Amino acid sequence: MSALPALDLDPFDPEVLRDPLPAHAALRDAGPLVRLARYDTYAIARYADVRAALSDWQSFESSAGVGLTNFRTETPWRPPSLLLEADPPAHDAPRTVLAKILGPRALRRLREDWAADAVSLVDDLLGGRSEVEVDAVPTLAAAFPLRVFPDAVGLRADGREHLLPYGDHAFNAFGPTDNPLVLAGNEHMAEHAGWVGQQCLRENLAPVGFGADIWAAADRGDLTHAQAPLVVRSLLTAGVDTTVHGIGAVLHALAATPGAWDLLRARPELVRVAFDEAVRWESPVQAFFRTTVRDVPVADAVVPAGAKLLVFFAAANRDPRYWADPDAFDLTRDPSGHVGFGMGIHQCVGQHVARLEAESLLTALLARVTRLELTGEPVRHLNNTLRAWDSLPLRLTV
Ligand code: OVM
Repeated sequence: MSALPALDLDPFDPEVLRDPLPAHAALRDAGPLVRLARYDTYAIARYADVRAALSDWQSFESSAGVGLTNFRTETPWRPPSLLLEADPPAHDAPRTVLAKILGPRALRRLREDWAADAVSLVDDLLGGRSEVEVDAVPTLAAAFPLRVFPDAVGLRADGREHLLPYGDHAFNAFGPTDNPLVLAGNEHMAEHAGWVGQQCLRENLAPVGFGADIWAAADRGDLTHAQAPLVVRSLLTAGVDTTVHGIGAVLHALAATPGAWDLLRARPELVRVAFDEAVRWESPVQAFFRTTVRDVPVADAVVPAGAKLLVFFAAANRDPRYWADPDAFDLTRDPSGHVGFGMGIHQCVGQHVARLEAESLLTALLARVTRLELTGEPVRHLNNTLRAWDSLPLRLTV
């Protein structure tokens, strides 16, 4: 056995969060399995090893939490998710229910509405002008998901401003609990979490929507009635910030990559590839932890039982051992096989919703906008798990 490489880098350091690519390269190059000395944990960052670990839920459990906090020894900041922070068999009923409610067949009834919503959002933004300069984060990347997703869930109109900060905190909370981003988020979390918790109750959900569908599944016996509110909570936690930052990523990639918008205008059938390539390139969800259920061999080393292992989706998605020219945002590549939505039994159950949102918005933009250009420096939004933009100054030429 060779000695396990140990790195001192802190994946949750603000400077690393600002530009994580050098840290990802260092992790990949150090070896298939690396010790993160600072947190007494392990990390994997190469595509083949990330995929293998994500596929092996029997060895790498999720029910001890997919953040740094080990639920066996420390108290989670909220009751664990029945999907993300669960393993078979408990994981499977909620997963099956949500997979059906959010699946491609179920989404067909939303397609036309979302296409029309996107057209109306873009038309309002352009306001009949031949050119507009906007911050694309609030006006497009955040505006579109917030316009369609809470309605699709069946949320009441007031209080929706709690959704983004609640989700942002949930993704920060996968990092160290004494980290500045987590401490800052703690301040108003009681109000955000209180509102989110209330909206998961049947009486606060519209009679039609994903929320009502979850409660109907409980009535059929596919879930217990005690599980239903926590499954609704998963939608509200995982379904807002992720799509905002995914759409932010694809808009940034298209504006920052010479020729990309022209190519997409010429071949609009590539909108879905464009979104998945942006998810690969940017990895809006950068990494999650797993916990070893016993001593688990990885390459020629062993991860001891009960250890936390940080699985870097973002590093795998740019691993040159797997991808040709991984740092290029390339609409002519096939990005399928990326692990930006994870892999295996926990792979993003909302990915069809995310793709439909992105496709609707990009299609509306492509029909009107001939040029998409950055007019200034985009500004990062730092989060312990998410890769995100706070500000994306764009010029849209009609
Ligand atoms: C959840 C969930 C699922 C995926 C991601 C996530 C905060 C949460 O089930 O609550 O991130």
